[in-house]
Amino acid sequence: MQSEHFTGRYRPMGSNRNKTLLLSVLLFSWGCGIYSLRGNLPSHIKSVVVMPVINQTSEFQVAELTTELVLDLLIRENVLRVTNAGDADSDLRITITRVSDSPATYDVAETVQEWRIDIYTKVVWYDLARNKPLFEKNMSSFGYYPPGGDIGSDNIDNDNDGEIDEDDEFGDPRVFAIRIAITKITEDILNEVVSTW
Ligand SMILES: [Ca+2]
Ligand SMILES: [Ca+2]
Repeated sequence: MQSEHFTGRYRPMGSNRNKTLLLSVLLFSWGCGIYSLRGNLPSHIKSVVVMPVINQTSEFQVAELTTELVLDLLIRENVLRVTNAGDADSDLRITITRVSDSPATYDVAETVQEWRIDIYTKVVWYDLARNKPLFEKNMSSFGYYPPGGDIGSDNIDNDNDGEIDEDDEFGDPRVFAIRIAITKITEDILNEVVSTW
């Protein structure tokens, strides 16, 4: 990554913002190409409203993050017009049903080196005109994180983009892993939308 060249001048003011932008772009490009075709969407479904994500877990802010990431992706991909309730042909109902952490790898002293966080969701894409689900699915994904420390120097490819410890790996390791998992789920949702018909 050559991002230092682009962001260097503005670093004192915009470093975090640039990093966030870069992160979004990189997280997004990770899944690009999967859903480049629009599929054959039903002709009466042209728009979607994303309902407030329901959080059945005690995990803080996971619903807000899911809403943000799924809206970002839908708007960017523009498969369906994203609109407000009352104005939409369909809605997307996402429930976070479970978040769990488990040890993934140990070192020789049997200390946990890497944790895995799994996020489980139930997703319904609902046809508001015909009053029936277009699909209804349980979807889950996961991310890995080290127990503390700096994910920018842990020698782990935290976001699975083929680059280890680059500029796009920063912040709280567990929050980063949650973001990775949810990003993957939102891509799965979009894939499901375009392949439902
Ligand atoms: Ca990486
Ligand atoms: Ca890393």
